[in-house]
Amino acid sequence: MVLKIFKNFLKRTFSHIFKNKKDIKLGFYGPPNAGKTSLANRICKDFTGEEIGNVSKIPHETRTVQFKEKVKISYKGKTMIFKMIDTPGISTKIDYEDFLKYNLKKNVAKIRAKEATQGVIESIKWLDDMDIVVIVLDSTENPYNQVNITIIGNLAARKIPVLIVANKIDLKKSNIKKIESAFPEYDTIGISAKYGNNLEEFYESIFKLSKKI
Ligand SMILES: Nc1nc2c(ncn2[C@@H]2O[C@H](COP(=O)(O)OP(=O)(O)OP(=O)(O)O)[C@@H](O)[C@H]2O)c(=O)[nH]1
Ligand SMILES: [Mg+2]
Repeated sequence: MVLKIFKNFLKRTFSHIFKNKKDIKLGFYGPPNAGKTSLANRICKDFTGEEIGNVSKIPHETRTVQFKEKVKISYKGKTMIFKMIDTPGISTKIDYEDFLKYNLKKNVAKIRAKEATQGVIESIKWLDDMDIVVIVLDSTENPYNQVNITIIGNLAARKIPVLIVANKIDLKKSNIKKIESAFPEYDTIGISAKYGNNLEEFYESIFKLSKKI
């Protein structure tokens, strides 16, 4: 009897503590095709065994916001629980004709373009909900563009802590320095989401960033 009361007490106390402990909402943002889903998948796979979504060489593969809850990331003996939010790639111009070169049929390309446009709106709508944001950029591409500057400006205005990931460092054309000099006020980590290079440094930065919330 006493044991039962004690057990119930423990259950109540701990569920109360647990409820108050909010998971950190971590958003992956960036232009299409940069590797947001690849990175989110790698993290989710490592810590939950499951992926978050599809990856494709065709831009705008992710066209709705997708989540993975209760992702417990452990790094150097510390553990933090995240809600991972993978967002559709943001772009200023979406033209169905751009998809035709990937051998999509005209009607499929038109639907993709329409969904991709809605996806951009959804991504921006979700910005306010984020605790921290990882901006994923393709480090083989020129970082000085309207999309990157707009995303970063929006996050700065909302005072949301940001980490920039220079992805695809496995490719010869990769240039991390160019990203660093484009956005010198932010930490930039070079990684390869595809091959898992430098993820330790990435986790370290995420833990550091989470302290700024
Ligand atoms: N070489 C190389 N390719 C990568 C890397 N990360 C992702 N890719 C490739 O880049 C393409 C786009 O990857 P995704 O993860 O779908 O990119 P995304 O940012 O989620 O794209 P959207 O959903 O369209 O916004 C795929 O062909 C991936 O295999 C990387 O680190 N190195
Ligand atoms: Mg994606």
